[in-house]
Amino acid sequence: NNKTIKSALISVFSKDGLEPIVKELDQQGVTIYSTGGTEKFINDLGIKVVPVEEVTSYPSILGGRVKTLHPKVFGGILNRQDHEGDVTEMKDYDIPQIDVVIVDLYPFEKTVAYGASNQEIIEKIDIGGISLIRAAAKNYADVICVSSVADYAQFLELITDKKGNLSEDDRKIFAAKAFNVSSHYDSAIFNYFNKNHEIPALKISETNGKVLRYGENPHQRGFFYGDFEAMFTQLHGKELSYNNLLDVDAAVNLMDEFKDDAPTFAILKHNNACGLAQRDTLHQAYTDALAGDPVSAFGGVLIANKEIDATTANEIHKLFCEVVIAPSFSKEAETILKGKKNRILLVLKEAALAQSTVRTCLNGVLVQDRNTITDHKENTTNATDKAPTSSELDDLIFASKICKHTKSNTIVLVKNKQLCASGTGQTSRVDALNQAIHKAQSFKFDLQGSVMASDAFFPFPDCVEIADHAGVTAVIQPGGSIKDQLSIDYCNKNGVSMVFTGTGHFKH
Ligand code: 93A
Repeated sequence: NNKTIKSALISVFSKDGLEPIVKELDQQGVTIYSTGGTEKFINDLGIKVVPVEEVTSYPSILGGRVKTLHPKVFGGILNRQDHEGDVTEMKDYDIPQIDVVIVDLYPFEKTVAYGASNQEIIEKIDIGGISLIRAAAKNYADVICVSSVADYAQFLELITDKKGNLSEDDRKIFAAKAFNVSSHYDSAIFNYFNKNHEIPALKISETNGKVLRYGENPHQRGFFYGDFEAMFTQLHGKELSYNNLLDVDAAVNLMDEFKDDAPTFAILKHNNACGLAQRDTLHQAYTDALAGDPVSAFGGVLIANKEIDATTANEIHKLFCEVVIAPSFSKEAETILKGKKNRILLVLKEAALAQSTVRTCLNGVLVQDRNTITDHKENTTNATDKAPTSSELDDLIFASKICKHTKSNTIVLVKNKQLCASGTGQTSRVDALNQAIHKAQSFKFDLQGSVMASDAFFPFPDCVEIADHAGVTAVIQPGGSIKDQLSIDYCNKNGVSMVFTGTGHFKH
């Protein structure tokens, strides 16, 4: 469905970048229609242009508020060329066909941004231009709509290469861009009118979000947007709360690191692991995860990478916990765990995690790729003279995976595939380390021979020194500080091994 361009309507606020397009269109023998200022600009280039008033037989009125808003203009854009009735009416009312619409809207946002008066801002609400854009985009079957200066280059290349003979696909892409422009433009106007936020920008309860009992606290509303059932089958328990969902998200992301490994069990509180262990049996993994911090485990979220059996279920049943997640539960285990009315049991299906993360930021949102890099033995490099032993290296990778899913600043201490303790969400790395050591010692861990993981590099040698004194024998960290050498020197002098991963794992 290729169409050759024979006519174009150009109405642009900024005339920048227009000249080469007008020249090319003129060269291709295209009839150009235009509004006041744009028409003058084209005329001044010495190019033939038909004033839109000649089409409408109407002057621009109300100080320019109505200049293109006319059936002859919109008829020229909206008519369907393969529609018999439309073709007849075009002739009957002497409406000229318009194949291209080029518009650059009144700069509403810029006018608001420079602090103009309300009156000036209101005048910058483009009505005719936005209508031209929407009409042309709607009728992309016949019309191409250039709705932004940013698209001039692409349009020029297209008409030059194809000698004005564009395909429906070409036009559809420009139509999509046009609706992007028009929706953004109207949102900006909405935001201006709603500057006191009387109208909630996101009418969340009215859309397809799931209404939660409340948000993080009872005085906050809460909603979940997503397909929970695609990821989980809920076997038992009460409805998940906002905080449950956050913990479940943290748990699933964490266990994703260990999903193909030996039996692994994790206990999370406030989105951080407080216990995690990998053992030959799931029962032992659970017992050793719990030993990591039996105090924090109260009311926690539990996750296993293997089916939960009856023995493990009997142990879990002794603990008050909010949620238990596993790829499956044995029949017996399910019955045991259903023994508490509110306990939420979730079967995790093989469903993909979102590939981007989103959070609010100021008056907008921050979006980033999910942190998909997992540390492996193969991509560590020895930074110190001494290399870690093979079991230390296993523990280092294990610790680093936990670190990646713990709030920054964090230090994770691990020994024999068991989380001894972590420092979470501290404002200094030294605080995180001290918290981890203190916690581990309070639960009677012998840190001699333990390993340490850090989510970011060490700018000073203080952490390796404190860790060494606590019994840590191997360290894993991204490296990359200009002062790396200070930590390396300390380790070399004191027989500590250290590996670099080259990958930071901030999580804020
Ligand atoms: O005031 S308007 O909303 N009324 C209209 O009918 C109309 N038609 C085009 N503004 C209108 N336009 C806008 O005028 C275009 O979007 C463009 O920004 C501007 C171009 O005006 P001129 O060609 O006179 O410089």
